Amino acid sequence: MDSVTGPDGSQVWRLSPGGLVTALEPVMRDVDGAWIGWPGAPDVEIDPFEHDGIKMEPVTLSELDVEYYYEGFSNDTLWPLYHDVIAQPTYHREWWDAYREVNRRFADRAIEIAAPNATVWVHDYQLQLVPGMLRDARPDLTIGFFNHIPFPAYGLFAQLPWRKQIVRGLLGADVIGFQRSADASNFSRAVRRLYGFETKGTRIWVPEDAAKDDAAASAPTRRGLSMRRVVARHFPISIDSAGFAKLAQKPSVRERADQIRRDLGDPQTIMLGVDRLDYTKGIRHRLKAYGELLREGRIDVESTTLIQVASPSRERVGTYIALRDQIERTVGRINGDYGTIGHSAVVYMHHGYPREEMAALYLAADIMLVTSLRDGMNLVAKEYVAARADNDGILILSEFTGAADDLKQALLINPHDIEGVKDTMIAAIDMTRAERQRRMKALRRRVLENDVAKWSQAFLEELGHNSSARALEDDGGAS
Ligand code: GDG
Repeated sequence: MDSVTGPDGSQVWRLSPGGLVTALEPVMRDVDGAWIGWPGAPDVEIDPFEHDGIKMEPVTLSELDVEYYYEGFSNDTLWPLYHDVIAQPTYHREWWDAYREVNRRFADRAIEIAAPNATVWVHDYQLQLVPGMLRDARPDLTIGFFNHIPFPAYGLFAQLPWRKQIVRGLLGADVIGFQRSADASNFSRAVRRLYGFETKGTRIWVPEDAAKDDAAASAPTRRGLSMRRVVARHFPISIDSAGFAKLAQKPSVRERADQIRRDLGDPQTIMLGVDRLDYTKGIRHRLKAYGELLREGRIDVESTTLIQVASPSRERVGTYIALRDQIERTVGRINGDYGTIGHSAVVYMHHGYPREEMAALYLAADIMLVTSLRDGMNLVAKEYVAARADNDGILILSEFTGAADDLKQALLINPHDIEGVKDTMIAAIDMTRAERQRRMKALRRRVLENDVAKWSQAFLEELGHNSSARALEDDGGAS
């Protein structure tokens, strides 16, 4: 959550922008549960409260926790490691200690407030030790975990000095969800390599005594030993598709989209990128391709405009500071080289926007650019599709997003292949209306069918089937 000042000067709460919040907000509204999270600023101590029908249980992080646990271990160790080391991960033992302590704090809060036999759903890479902590203290709980970002191949994951503890923490869950089946297989492989537990398809057999003691856990599994079954599989996340489509149809949003086009001088083609300012999103690659098209005269600023929204993110982490400088220099250079009095080549905005404005931008854009170098899913791609009730607009989508597994009618690109990206941009500009509509209709079917409600339902159903009480097996499972 972020604290903002309301119109009357009072302090009000707002959900922070980002993929996890977008996905979970509609789910939380439908259940009678509590959301344990941190208020988004250090040293804020507040009592539990209700926000828009959701019960919030704030956990306090100190200035040092934010530095070591959040900016450090979560966003400068795990984030780059899990995104295939696009940036170099940093390993610090103090950061790891803080990660363990903060995970303990979240676990303790859940242990305290969860009713007997309750279901606890733990989210994302910042809290991977929590499932194990819950399992030890509260074996009555049904425990789910969902990882919103990729899980790396073992060759990379093996770098992590605390790899065994992380895998152990996750194995405390009954169901471990990932975005893509490749992520789930990477995890199962890590389990085999680090612990030697038996795995078969999406199932993993964990010896019952393994949760407590590391030495016992590394012993080979044997038939006759009491086993707990853990499921590790993919559940591709989505958005509240119908809700987003409805938002984009509001007259005020449509008017705003027209206004955006007019303000830009009604160019023939508007391209759009919307991302947290993050090195995983491939913003530099997209700017490079766009700049080269201008240089080669294949596009010009009178007929084409690129809008890039880069929402501020992790602004105190060194790699993010460097990335912002690099992107802003590149934008400045492109505009300096090709802009005219009436036309900017790139309209760049480093702000967060209300959802209505995002929807208006999607409606105004002829071509949506999603060029991530690695991305768990990418909800922006799905939002663009949901917004386009007119069945128009073209999605250019990186193969390295989870979304590409499903959205096959997009124009798929390899963002490292700059010539390929440029050719795809031109193909999109030249695409006939009939072809655009054919593709967008197919994309919309996928996104409207597979929405966030279906995602959470699928996860929670699996969790119901595999809750520990039922999953205790003594036959050793796999052979
Ligand atoms: C992580 C994974 C995975 C962005 N700026 C503003 C704003 N947003 C909203 C977008 C979208 C969400 O944030 C971004 O979601 P993404 O999925 O694109 O990316 P991450 O934040 O990296 O999310 C990702 C996701 O978790 C879910 O599992 O898909 O792979 O990295 O909804 O619209 N929203 C508003 N103002 C902004 O300025 N209102």
